[in-house]
Amino acid sequence: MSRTYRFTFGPWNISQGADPFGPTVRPNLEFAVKLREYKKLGFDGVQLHDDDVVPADWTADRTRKGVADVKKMLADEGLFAEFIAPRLWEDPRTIDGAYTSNSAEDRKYAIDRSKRAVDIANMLGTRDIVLWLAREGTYIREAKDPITASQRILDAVNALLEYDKNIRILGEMKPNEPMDQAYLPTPGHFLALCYRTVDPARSGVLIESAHSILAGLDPSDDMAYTLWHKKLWSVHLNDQNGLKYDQDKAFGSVDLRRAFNTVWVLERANYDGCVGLDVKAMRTTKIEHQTKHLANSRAVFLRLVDVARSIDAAKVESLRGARDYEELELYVMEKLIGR
Ligand code: 3MF
Ligand code: MG
Repeated sequence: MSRTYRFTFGPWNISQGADPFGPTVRPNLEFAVKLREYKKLGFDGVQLHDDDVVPADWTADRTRKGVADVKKMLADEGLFAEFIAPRLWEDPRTIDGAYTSNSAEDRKYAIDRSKRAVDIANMLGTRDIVLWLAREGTYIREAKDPITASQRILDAVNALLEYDKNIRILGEMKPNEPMDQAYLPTPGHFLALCYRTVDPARSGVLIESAHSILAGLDPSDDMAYTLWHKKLWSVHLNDQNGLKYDQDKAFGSVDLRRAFNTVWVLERANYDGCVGLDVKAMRTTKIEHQTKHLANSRAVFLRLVDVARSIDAAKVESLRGARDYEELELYVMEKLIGR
C-alpha cells in the first residue's frame, strides 16, 4: 500500500509581497481567513510561530485563553498544529542574536520566550519545537566568540529539553540571511549538536530545500544523511535559483530533477513527517492568485511521488551495476519529461 503524505504550511506563506525595496502589494488576511484556505488547498496542518498564535507580550492568563481560542479555530477547520517556532528575530532584545547575544539579559529573554513557546505547543497539542536560529551568527567575525556561541546554543537547547521532558527540538539551519555567517549553518552541524544534548532522542532536524542550496549542498543528500540518523522530523520544501537572497520559490520550479530526487529519497526512506511547504508568492501575484504557489507546490510534489513510484528499481540497480550512468541519467530525464 502506498503511503499518503500530510501537508502543512505556515500562515506567513500567504503574504503581502513586501520586499526590502518596496512595500506590501496585497492586503493583510486575518489569521482566521487564512485558516479557512488550508483544507481547500489540500493541506492538513499548520506550522506556527509562537506569535502567530498569540502576541508575545500577553500575560500568562490572556495567553492561555488566546491559545484555547486558536485551538478551537484549528479544530473547527479540521486542522492540527504541527510545530511551534519561537520568533527570536523581531524583538529589539534579539538584535544581537537570541541565545548567542552578548547581553546576558537578552539571552535570558530568548530562553524565557522559548519556554513560553513550549507552553503554547503543549496547549495546542504538539510536542515539536522548531528553532530557526535566525540571528545566531555575526556580521563581522570578531563580534562574538564562536566557541562560546556554540556552547550557548547547546545550553539553550538543553534548557528547553529539560523544561519539558516530552517536547522534541528540531533545528532548521540556514547558512546566511539575515546574518552574514550563521553559527551551525547546515543540518550536519545541528546533527552533531543533537548528540551532545541531554536527550539526543528528542533532538532532530527540519530541512529546508532553499537553505541547503544556499549552503551549496543538495537538499536530497542533506535529507538522506539526516534520514539515516533517523532525525529528519520535518521539511520545508521550496526552490532557489542559485546563491542569492532566500527566494522560497515554488517547489520544483527551478530544478525539477533536484525536486524529484528530494521526493524520491523521502519515498524510499518511508519518511513519515509532515511535508511542509515554505514558499513565497511572487510580488507580482494578484490577490485572487495569492495561494496558487502553495497549491502548485503540493501538486508538483504529488506528481513527483507518482514519478518516484514508477521508477523501476531493478532497472536502476542493473544500470548501477553496469556503471552505465549515461543510460541511468537518460532514464530519469525521460521519466521527468513524461515518457
Ligand atoms: C527563514 C525560514 C523561516 C522558518 C520559520 C519556521 C520565516 O528562511 O525558513 O521562515 O521556516 O521561522 O521555523
Ligand atoms: Mg523555513
